[in-house]
Amino acid sequence: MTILDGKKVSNDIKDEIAEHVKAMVSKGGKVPHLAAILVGTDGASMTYVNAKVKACERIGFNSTLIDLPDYTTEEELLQKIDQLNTDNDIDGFIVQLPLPKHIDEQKVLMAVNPDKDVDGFHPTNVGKMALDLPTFLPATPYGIMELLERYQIETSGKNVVVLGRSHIVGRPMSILMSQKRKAGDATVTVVHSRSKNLKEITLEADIVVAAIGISEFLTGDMVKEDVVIIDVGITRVPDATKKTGYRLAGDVEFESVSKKASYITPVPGGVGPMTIAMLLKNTLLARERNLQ
Ligand code: BQF
Repeated sequence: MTILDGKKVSNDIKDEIAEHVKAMVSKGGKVPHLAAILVGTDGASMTYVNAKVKACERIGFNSTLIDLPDYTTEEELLQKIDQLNTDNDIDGFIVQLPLPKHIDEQKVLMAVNPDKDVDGFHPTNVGKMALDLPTFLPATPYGIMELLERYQIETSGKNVVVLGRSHIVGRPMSILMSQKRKAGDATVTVVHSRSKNLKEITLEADIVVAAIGISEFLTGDMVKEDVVIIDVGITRVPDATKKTGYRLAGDVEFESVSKKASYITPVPGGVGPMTIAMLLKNTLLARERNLQ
């Protein structure tokens, strides 16, 4: 069993980007600039957005964090997005999810200029992705593809089962894995909370991408020998022995599943760090495409 070390691979990618930025700047190019909008004080959202700002600093990107209060109206947020859309100094930006409940996520994501949409959530970019046109790939699926590639895991003709159909992970993952690309070319099955005979399906999988959002959902009896496991889950589970009062749990019961797996991502330190690295990669791409 090999642990897919997302922490290490993400650091390799960040080093590569940092080198690239140095070369760009020495040729008189501009430093990539990522902005992030955070609305409210959701603990997880604050952690994620801070990790992104810190990663920017580490690799020599400029970053701007726009911190808006909980009571920000949808209209105020849309105004802020419009400012960033037209600010030539900002190459790309994200609106950190989840948003407070009084704000319509769909409306917000559609307001982002697709050329600056480094999360790849705008319908225009989702459409481009589905049609295999150049675009910003959503960071988590992009990170998983990159992890599979760098470990040279064969995906062509394999049975991939994606657990979950979210717009951010499950759905784009299923699209990318079925496409004819380096990691891809697979036979993909998407299962979700309404699927029947789930275990029958997962037992046929050569690769499982678990993104269902239920901690330790996938257990050892549900997978075959030598399966490749990608665990996207990160649920905060109360744990009194931790300083923070919680531990992070994946969607996979690591103890039982790792006994059968040929490769498996840990939580933390698997898919999560890859997500951050690919956001930076998208920001670099946005800079290179920005003619301002
Ligand atoms: C790690 C996210 C659900 C909803 C909105 C490193 C991250 C997580 C874990 C991280 C995530 C998850 C992010 C680890 C960004 C991934 O060491 O295992 C980094 O910061 N993520 C997000 O921005 O929004 C989310 C999950």
